[in-house]
Amino acid sequence: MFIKSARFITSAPTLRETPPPLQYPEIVVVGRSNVGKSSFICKLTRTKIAKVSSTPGKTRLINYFLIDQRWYLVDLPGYGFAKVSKIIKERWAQAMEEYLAKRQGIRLAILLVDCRHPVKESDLQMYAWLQENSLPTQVVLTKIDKIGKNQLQRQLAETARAFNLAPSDLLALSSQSGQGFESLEGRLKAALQD
Ligand SMILES: Nc1nc2c(ncn2[C@@H]2O[C@H](COP(=O)(O)OP(=O)(O)O)[C@@H](O)[C@H]2O)c(=O)[nH]1
Ligand SMILES: [Mg+2]
Repeated sequence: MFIKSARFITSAPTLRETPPPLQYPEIVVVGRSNVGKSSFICKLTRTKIAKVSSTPGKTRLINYFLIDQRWYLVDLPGYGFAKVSKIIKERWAQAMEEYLAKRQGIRLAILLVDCRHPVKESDLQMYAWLQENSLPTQVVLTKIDKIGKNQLQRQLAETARAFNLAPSDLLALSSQSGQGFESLEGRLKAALQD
């Protein structure tokens, strides 16, 4: 078992209210609202530490979880939620862009995408910000319990193409069944050891 303890630290509404940087290395989780970020964090930590919400897009908080007293797992606010105003979206985009540009100690970004849907413009925007800031990024297909093997192969190929990656660069998992978490944990371990 990779993670032994997980503790909620704080929910920061803005970059200014985040915990001091460089105390612990960080792994950030990003993705559209409802993609399964909270479920992923719960499965990974084997806790219910991140609230799984069925009404997406409500929370705009940066959630910090301290893992094994050694590193932060950071749940960034989801994007792409249709029912918010343009102003809110722009404010969010600014905050995310600032976070990814200025926050020190980010070792890896996990970009979650729903395996049932084509990659969206907002996913590509997020990926572009990560690239611009030279942040190592792992693209991960989620909810793979919802599709069959053949469809998963197709989605891996399509998603890889959208991000200009090879299918073998991607990981795929289910936060329901736990499938795919071993590879993901290996990726986290490597990122934290670098
Ligand atoms: N079947 C299935 N459902 C999932 C999975 N991951 C998340 N969900 C569901 O998708 C919805 C949104 O999940 P949540 O973790 O709140 O997404 P977030 O908005 O990105 O934090 C919830 O109803 C979850 O139960 C998965 O791997 N498999
Ligand atoms: Mg969530």
